[in-house]
Amino acid sequence: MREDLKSADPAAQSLLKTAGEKNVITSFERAESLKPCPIGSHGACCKMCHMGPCRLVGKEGETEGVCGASLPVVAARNFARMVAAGTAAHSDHARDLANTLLAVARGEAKDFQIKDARKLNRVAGYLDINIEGKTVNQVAEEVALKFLEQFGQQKGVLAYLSRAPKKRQEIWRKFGLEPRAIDRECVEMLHRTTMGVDQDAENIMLGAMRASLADGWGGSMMGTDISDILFGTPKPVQSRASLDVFKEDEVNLVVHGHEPSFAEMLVVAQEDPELASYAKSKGAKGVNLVGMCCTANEILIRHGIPTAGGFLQQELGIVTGMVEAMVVDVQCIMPAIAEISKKYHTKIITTTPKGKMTDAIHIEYDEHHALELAKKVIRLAIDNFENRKKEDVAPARVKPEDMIAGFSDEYIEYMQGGRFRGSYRPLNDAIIAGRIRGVVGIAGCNNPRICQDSLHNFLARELIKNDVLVVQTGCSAHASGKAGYMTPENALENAGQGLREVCEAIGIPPILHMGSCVDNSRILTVASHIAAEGGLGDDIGGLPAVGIAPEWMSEKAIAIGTYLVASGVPTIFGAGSPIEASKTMKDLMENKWWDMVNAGFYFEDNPEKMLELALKLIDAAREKLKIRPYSPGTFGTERVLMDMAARRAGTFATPHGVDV
Ligand code: MSK
Repeated sequence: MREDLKSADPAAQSLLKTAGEKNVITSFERAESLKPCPIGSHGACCKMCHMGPCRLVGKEGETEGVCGASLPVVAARNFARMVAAGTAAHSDHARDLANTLLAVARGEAKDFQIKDARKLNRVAGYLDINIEGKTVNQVAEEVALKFLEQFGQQKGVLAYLSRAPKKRQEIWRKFGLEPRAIDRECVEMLHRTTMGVDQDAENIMLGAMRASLADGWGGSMMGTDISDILFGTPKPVQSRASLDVFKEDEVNLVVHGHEPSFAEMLVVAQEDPELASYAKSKGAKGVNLVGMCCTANEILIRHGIPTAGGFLQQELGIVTGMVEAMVVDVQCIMPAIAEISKKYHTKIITTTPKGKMTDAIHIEYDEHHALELAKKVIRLAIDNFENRKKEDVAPARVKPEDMIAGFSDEYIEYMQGGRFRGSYRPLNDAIIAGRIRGVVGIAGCNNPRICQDSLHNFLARELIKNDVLVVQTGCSAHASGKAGYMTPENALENAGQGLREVCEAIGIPPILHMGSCVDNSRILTVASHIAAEGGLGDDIGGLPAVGIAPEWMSEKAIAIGTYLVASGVPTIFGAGSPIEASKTMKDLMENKWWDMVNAGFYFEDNPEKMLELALKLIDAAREKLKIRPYSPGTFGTERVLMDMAARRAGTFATPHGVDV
């Protein structure tokens, strides 16, 4: 297949060509030769016990497993297990961060400090922790312990549910969707979907929604908050995105995976003058730290470290022949990189006992000795510089695009009025007036079965043209960054008139980079603020807002999609439906869920139809809210809180909640 059919990213196309010339097989080619099983991919394969696997190939109602399990039950069990796995992944990430916060609070992890005490205090407030007369570390210790309790508590419900609008909380209570404890929801989902327990598809999916909420309003939200407390709440930073961010005359060190702690320490260690001179002694001009996947997003939104891209770029990074070391931790790391690295000089370094790889070097990360370990890893990369082979060096030679990233919910509030008058009023007013038609969160992965970035890019472009404000996370954000969409200039050139005027007035791009996969929780927070601000109903459900994951592949994406829907945000997924085999499941998720949670979950592969559906859902929500019907170029009036000059002066300054 031609490179331009495999990826929309010119740098990726260039490196795919290089890989082809060098006989390096990547996931792009494996996806071509290894077709997905049509039964499993549609949710109709049951392998919950050893009487099967049972392939339910007939029509619904006419086919069943050896035990008698129906198609809806099989599809629901498969789906629910994906939700549980996704929730477990995000939440285990948060557990590690909570332990780091505890160690920092107790003075046991001396290389870290609390960077955002204001946010710590706000979080303490959400958790009902009294901060009066307590030191920062005492508050941090109580917060960390309360967070750790959320995993295994035997009574009550998750503390963060109280951050949702009251109406949403009532819906969750009414349908038994309030997660009790994170671990408990994951364990129960596995239990209920094992052979011979829950035999009712609708009931299984209620459990799946509850487990997903333990992700969105539990693990992911905690992960985001702890990262902000320890490493700083993001505010806009300028950076670059491309597979061409590697430097020919420097040691290139890639940090890939998800958890931000070790990456933060690598950022600190990279600035060590001793290591800089060590690099020089080995013939390199310095050390070039580059991010990949969601770790990239974490250090991009806080430090402006350039990103080499998302999930599908990891093999291609190595193909440049310029990566001295790739440090990985958890999630979205392809086993293939260890094999490809053998053809090059690249060292793959695993850092967690949870994620080892055959043929990789293992240097175990420990927050108690974080800086020392970071220096060790950088030294190893520097030592490997002399092994780089000239004949392997193949830069993509595609100029990296500039981008602005780092739109935390705190910053979004700040940018609408400054530190003392920050609010969501201007955004709500712009939506009510029809200047902004609605808000779409584009999230999720790349999938080599789809031309990389093509759907992310198409939707981002078309949505802003239709005056829809786009917020992005994860690999979707990488796609827009690489395409050059995340600059204020993009608003001038490509956004509809209404959105353009709002972006110009505030000085923001029409596409906002909100962070990594766990930072989809920031979208929930923004939606809660919009609902609380007034004028657009009193719940997340019913807002003119939609979630889309057009190129998803991970179980985590399924957990995210489900918690968005359970929180009231209608959500559309591309890349094939994992419940395709069951009409009952499709009807449940697209229709019946509306009656319960005021949102539906759709699977739609056609990008034009995805766009059409998103706009239809937004317009229907506008109509229900009885706000001005969207009509491009004709707007009502809205309140402006800051003039242009004040906003310009304020842009990129201190966001509310950040101590600098
Ligand atoms: S990294 S979960 S491929 S978005 Fe968070 Fe990207 Fe999907 Fe992994």
